[in-house]
Amino acid sequence: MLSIDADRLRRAFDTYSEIGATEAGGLHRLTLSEEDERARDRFRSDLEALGLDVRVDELGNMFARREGTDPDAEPVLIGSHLDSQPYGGRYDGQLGVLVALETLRAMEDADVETRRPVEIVNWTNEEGARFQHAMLGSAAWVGDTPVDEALAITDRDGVSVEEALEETGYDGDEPCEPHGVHAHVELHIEQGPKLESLGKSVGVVEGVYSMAWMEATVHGEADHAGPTPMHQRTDALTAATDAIDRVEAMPNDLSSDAVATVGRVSVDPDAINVIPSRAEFTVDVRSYDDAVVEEAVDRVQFELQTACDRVGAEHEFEKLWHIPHTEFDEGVVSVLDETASDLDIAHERMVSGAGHDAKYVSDVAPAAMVFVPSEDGKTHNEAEFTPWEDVVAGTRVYAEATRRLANES
Ligand code: HGY
Ligand code: MN
Ligand code: MN
Repeated sequence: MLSIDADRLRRAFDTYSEIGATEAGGLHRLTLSEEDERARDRFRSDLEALGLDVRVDELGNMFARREGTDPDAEPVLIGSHLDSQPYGGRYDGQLGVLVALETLRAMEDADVETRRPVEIVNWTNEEGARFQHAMLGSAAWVGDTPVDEALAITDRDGVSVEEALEETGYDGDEPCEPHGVHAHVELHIEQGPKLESLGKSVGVVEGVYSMAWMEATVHGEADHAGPTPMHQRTDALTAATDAIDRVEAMPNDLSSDAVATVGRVSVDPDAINVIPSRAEFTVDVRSYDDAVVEEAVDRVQFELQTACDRVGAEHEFEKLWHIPHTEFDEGVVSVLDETASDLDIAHERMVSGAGHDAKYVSDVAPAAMVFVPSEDGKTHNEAEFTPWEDVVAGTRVYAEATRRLANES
């Protein structure tokens, strides 16, 4: 069994949590921001301190490989993402990268030889907060999103991914394309209430929901808030809020696991005494059932059309991103399950409503995930928290499973 150093992991977690720390105890570390650059620099120096060469690809994805005894064997890939949501939590993504780093450190400490190399990764723009869409670095790496398309995506200030990579110095020259991977495991916080409600420390993740992101723009008529009678208005915001109400009521009609979220709204001209001429909002719909998400996308368009017809407004609708559900590799899932049992750690098989880079990696290699609980299921929130004993339990499963996978024939 590979034993980990929980205190060293705690020190790493506290050190990295200072990079982009918010006053309320969270993280504000948007991808390819100055804070993300500092976290990447720290990650690079920690890997170099292990004697590893750090490689950066065209999308800024960072890799480093601990060699095994068989130079021809495909590696086991471990890791996650260092970027955070705006005013997000300290555990989402960062914990997975640091647990993978601790796994490498524990192997070095114990002078563990593995047949296969073990390779660590930090993916670019998992959160999709600054640049849409989410899991962009891993999506480009597996070829789902063309690299040049990914590089051209701009944030709301018009800065492209390519420019942000150059500004941070993480515009790497390694081609952003998959190299052979024997197996991939990502540790992540659950970001939901299930493990805590079951009183279990570890989730063995069998799959990821299907999800779709959309953007709706309603075009009304700007007019004076005073003299314009209510029946003579084409109020873009009235139509948008009508559609938003219907979208948020929609999941109940669709399935028990369907969810819909309007996370971003903007209004023009955004003046107190002007009838809104334009209203824009985003929709995120998810379910483990692909057909439910497909139906949800159609329903969003229907509700938008109905709401706009009611006020005589025009609208635009754009689907930004749509992925089917993912079923992880049963072989890797079983290694995680057996390892947790052998370590006598209470665990539960489950699926993920949150998207993760392991979803894309599973398109090209056998993959699965380890979850640790989120207190009150809270996440994408500065109050995000996981009890440290659960972090340690999850890390023990993750490190030992990585060792086992790295010795598979
Ligand atoms: O959107 C997601 O599920 C992830 O947090 N990027
Ligand atoms: Mn994440
Ligand atoms: Mn997240």
